[in-house]
Amino acid sequence: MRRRLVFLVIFGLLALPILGQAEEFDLETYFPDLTLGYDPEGDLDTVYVACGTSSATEITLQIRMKTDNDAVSDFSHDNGIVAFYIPIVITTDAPGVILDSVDFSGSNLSPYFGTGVNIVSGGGNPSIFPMQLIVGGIASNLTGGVGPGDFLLASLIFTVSEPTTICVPAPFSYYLGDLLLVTEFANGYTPAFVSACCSGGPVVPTLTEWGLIFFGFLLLIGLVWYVRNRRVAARV
Ligand SMILES: [Ca+2]
Ligand SMILES: [Ca+2]
Repeated sequence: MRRRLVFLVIFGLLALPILGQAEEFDLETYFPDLTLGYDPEGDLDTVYVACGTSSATEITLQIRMKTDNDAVSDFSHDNGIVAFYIPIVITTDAPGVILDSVDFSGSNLSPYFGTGVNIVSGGGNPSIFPMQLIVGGIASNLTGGVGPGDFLLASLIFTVSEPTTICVPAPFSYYLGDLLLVTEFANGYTPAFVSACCSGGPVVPTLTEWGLIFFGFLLLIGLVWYVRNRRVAARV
């Protein structure tokens, strides 16, 4: 119990908007009986990336999990998910991108999940890409997992200053290995992963729009020239 509390405190600290702390998600400490194996129920579960809302200054990427494992919300053990460990690579095609914050408040996990995030690349710098980022979470009650369903785990919010596409092309291997989901039986397995790219940033006119703007400008010059000439002619 004490161990679990310490873990929650660590996650709580990591969940603060200060990104880039060096703590690691040591799931093996919290699951001493962790057994690496296969998804124990139904189809292989999936961790996937989806696009959230984007604006002229922000792009949001969602990290989501789809599982068909059944969880009973009582204190009996089943195949519900009690922890996730998601190390991902993030790339951008424009400069000036900053991982501004990671929002767990919109997640539809049980409120009893402790969640956190850790930038392991670039000394924790949130503006260096490609970025290696770990998103992690653990249930406070290890017999109260979630599933089946489609769960929003975290929203990654980036600030951008020009038209930008941000991609999460792949997971990366860290000290625990790859992506990992853990069930109430401390059964850890690697889910499928589906990547995505999301675009946003200020809107720049397209070539045809630039053409229209240029044409309008020409008309304006023509009009000014015409009016000036008429005035001159009137004076003479
Ligand atoms: Ca499954
Ligand atoms: Ca249960």
